[in-house]
Amino acid sequence: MTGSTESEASYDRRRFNQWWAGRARAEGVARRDILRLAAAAGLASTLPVGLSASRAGAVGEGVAVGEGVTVGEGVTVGEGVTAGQGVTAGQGIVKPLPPELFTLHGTNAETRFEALADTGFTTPVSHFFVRNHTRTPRLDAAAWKLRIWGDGLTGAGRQFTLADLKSLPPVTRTAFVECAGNARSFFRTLQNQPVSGTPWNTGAIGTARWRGARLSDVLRGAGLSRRAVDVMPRGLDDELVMPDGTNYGRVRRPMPISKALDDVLLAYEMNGAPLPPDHGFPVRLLAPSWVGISSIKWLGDIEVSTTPLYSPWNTDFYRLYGDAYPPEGSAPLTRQTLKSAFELPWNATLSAHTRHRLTGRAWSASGAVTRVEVSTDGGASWRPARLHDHARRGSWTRWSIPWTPRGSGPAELLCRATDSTGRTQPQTTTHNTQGYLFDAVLRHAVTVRA
Ligand SMILES: Nc1nc2c(c(=O)[nH]1)N[C@H]1C(S)=C(S)[C@@H](COP(=O)(O)O)O[C@H]1N2
Ligand SMILES: [Mo]
Repeated sequence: MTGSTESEASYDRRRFNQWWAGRARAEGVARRDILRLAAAAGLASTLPVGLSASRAGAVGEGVAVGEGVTVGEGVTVGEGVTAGQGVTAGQGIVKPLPPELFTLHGTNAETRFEALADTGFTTPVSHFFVRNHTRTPRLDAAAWKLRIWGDGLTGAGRQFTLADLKSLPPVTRTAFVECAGNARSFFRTLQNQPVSGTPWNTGAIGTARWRGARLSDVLRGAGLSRRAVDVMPRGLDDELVMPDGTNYGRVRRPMPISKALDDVLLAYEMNGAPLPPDHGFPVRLLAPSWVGISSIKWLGDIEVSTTPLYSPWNTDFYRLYGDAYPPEGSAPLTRQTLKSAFELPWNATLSAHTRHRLTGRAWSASGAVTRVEVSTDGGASWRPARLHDHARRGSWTRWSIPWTPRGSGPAELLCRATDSTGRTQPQTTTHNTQGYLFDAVLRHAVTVRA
């Protein structure tokens, strides 16, 4: 398996060209998105007169849910809505969400990063974050079928039962799933920049051992045409309906055939057991290294197309908007970025003149983490941490470093990772309005007690 070769920008341009030529369907894509995509592809000047580009307010990952999405029988769940106002945060999630392990944000549950200190390399289901646009559906594995369809197949398509998938050669892969908005809250707290969406700290990530069939085997088994360019996996969870009545339909996001045939799994096991309900039972996609939204849970069908596909999840959401980006946004997000964090509560108290073992994790979607450095003096000096795992791209490594604080009072701990591409976490992340891909060095506040 090799990495995809086509650059994201040229891919986007090619898809747009095909689409503009009238060969893609615009299902679920608003007219303003046509303008945005046109400009992204550098084709704005070729647009018919009268179509002036104006972008509606971007809706962020989690704003979608966080700002009040209708869930189920008319129950509105909002970030600002708390249990005290009649809605239970974390509702729609099946597994227990003890407060020592999770912070709740509307329909989502964030892992407390410090709780990972008690876990090994992989994240147990009991600790794994949940990002639900609506709520976890309860599906019957015996009745479940995956439908592969579309004009990118040579025949009429095919349905796979769970037993069919299990009869294909199984592949096991350890990989993280990380939300594109992970660490979003630091745009505000470290850079004083407004962003929309769920204000995650660093806990919208988990690493698991996934087992399943190769998407490429399934697509070929369904009769993949050489003319296919995009696949669009879609979940069986509820349609996403906004408070203003906009119905985005079921969660779905296209990916290029190059990624689909590269390393994507149809996972039916997580850490050696059947997928739990909240993580996509009976089958989810696992798109290693890519933004979490690519790993569609509760998979129901996959469209295979000879023309580019669009959904709100690659037009309105999961592109970068803001001053540094064209008005129409960046190309659709693909890979996650490079980050590191301490497994320590925020504002933890540590006693002075005691040798502490600081621990954390570092991860990269582009290469293996090769170095983690720690500063305990606010960034003036750095020491190398010890890496405890054989880090690979799309996975993480645990690290540790001893620290004996001398003074007392507030202190800031910094950690900074470097990966095998040579990239080191920057001091700041370029702002984008939806707060995706924050990768700057964090400043972890602690108090040293004399
Ligand atoms: N069907 C479906 N798939 C989905 C989602 C969803 O709401 N519905 N959320 C996506 C997002 S934004 C992320 S970050 C990951 C989270 O996976 P997890 O809940 O297993 O941690 O699932 C993705 N797949
Ligand atoms: Mo996400």
